Amino acid sequence: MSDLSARFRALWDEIAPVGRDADSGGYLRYALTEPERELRAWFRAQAEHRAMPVTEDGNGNLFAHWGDPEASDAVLTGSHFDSVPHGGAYDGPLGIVSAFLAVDELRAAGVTPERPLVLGAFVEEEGARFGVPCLGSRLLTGALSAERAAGLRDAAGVSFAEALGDRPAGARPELLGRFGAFVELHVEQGRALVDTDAPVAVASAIWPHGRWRFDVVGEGNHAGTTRMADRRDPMLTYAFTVLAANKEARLRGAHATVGRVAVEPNATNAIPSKVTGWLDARAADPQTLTGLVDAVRGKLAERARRDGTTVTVTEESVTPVVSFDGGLADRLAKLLDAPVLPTGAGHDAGVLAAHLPTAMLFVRNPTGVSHSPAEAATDDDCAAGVRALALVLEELTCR
Ligand code: HGY
Ligand code: MN
Ligand code: MN
Ligand code: MN
Repeated sequence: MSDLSARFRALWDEIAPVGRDADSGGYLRYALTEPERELRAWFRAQAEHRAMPVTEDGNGNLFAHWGDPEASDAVLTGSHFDSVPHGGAYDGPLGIVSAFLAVDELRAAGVTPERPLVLGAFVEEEGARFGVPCLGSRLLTGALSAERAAGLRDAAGVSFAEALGDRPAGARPELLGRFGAFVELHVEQGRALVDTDAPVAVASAIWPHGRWRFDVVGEGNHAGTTRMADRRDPMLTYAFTVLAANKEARLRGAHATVGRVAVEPNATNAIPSKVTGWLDARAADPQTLTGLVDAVRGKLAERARRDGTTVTVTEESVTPVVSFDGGLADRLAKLLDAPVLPTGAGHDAGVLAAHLPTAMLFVRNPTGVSHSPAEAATDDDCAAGVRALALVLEELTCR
């Protein structure tokens, strides 16, 4: 084990217990809840330890500065602390822990950046609490309005504004304008690097993707006394939709998932009155994504007619295709001698890429599993990620 692997492990262990569910081994680190606030406090302490002043953008995003916080042309790096329900340890926090260690590497090597270096922690990247992924970066860039974000509510009815303690500030063009580049290091979320010699890759693109909620309303009734012919059962419409989404995605080489469902009244011996499902759909290009979602909507409407149910489809969020700065990706791939790959996962880097030169580094994941406790990365690969990030930051900040 290298010295850097050991230092990675030591810093990693400081946050490893925070928000960990003992039964699943996964993490419950929802934005602005107790565990995530603990990680935010840890971020402040780490920044203070490195004499990096911390600023907030009024949207819940945190920034730690090596250099003048008001100076322009800064290089931003970082990721998010929040998790999906019972998510893995690495998705998000790896990018923040690696950023602090990269600063340590640069300082130990006597590197003095000519451009300011900023470490960021974005709020609600997963959308697991308030429903909209990349909420913090969307607010900062103005991709989502402060009004809409303020009113988003979690499952307990708490609004984002209440959780934040204030109305979100919304777009901050003057802050955004100070960033000249963004690099997000992230655990790889598929099997692309398994069985290769490469511990680190550079991202080329993010598939366009989105979330659609479908509310199917039928008639709640007694399971024992209602004749089969008399039922208006929204569960049937829901179940058919899940199968149709899977089939339509496979036909197109796209991805469709229904990973969340809410049933009313949720009783074993009652025909449901309402079933709500959430479709997560992703494809390599926007036409395929639109075709997939239109096909699922069509099948859902047709099936609802047969079942005597009514259905409303609400688009909760859509992220257009992201092509990362090709010149920057090529430059970093050469610098690191790393492969270049696309991903189907969303990231704050995807939102920021519309505004400034942006790149991503992926660290090999030996299980290829993510959004699950099985997500993994070895300490040595994480150390390789830190080294790669430090090289990239030196390349970008030292002209
Ligand atoms: O890709 C996602 O589900 C999220 O944006 N991380
Ligand atoms: Mn994720
Ligand atoms: Mn992530
Ligand atoms: Mn009864």
